[in-house]
Amino acid sequence: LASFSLQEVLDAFKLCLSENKEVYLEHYVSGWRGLVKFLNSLGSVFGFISKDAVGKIKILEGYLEGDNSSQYATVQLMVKYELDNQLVDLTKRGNHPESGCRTLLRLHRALRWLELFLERLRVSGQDEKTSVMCADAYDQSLSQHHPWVVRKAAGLAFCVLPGREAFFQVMNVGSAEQVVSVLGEAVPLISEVYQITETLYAEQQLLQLP
Ligand code: 1PX
Repeated sequence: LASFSLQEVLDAFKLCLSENKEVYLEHYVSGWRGLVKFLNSLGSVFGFISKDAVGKIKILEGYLEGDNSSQYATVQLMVKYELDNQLVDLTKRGNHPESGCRTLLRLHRALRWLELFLERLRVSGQDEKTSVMCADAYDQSLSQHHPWVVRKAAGLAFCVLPGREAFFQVMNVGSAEQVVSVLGEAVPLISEVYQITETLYAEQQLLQLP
């Protein structure tokens, strides 16, 4: 089993953006695959989160490998293709519960959590608790889209996160200074990918897909 490296995730998100700022689905998905590796290395308490993320990654991989793969090269193409061909449930769940658009939206919302969490980690002091940073980031973002039971379960999982030092070690990029420096590179990148997707989804009124 290959171990996690933050650098690898960073590289995937770097490759995500095309010259004219389109988001390559392949690299987006591969960034998530790397993050799931990290999550899995934290232990089975996070299994329910990892399982959901893997399920969504698999759906998108299915499109990337499917007959219409060229329509899924970028998020922009995917949105246009699925909307033009009525492949998205827009107001309530119906015939397309696994559309690329709604599936990506779930990961997109989680990416905002990641951006907030990594930024908190980056500026954190030695004695700060990862569980608190994680919970704060979650409360400011993803939690708004989750029902009470999921919020409760997430809150319990955060409590068993390793401390800042152990957490930095699992990131596998070297000393604390190096972690902070890689985070300084990663956060703006993740933020840009997030913003581009957010703007696209807002323009197409896709931010509330069921
Ligand atoms: C370098 C350090 C970075 C740490 C990386 C950690 C990667 C975390 C990956 C989290 C992926 C979460 C995807 C959640 C998608 C979602 O919102 N799904 C819900 C809705 O889906 P549906 O198909 O029903 O509309 C679904 O209900 C989710 C269920 C699982 C619980 C999700 C809790 C998310 C907490 C996010 C924080 C993860 C904490 C990791 C600690 C490092």
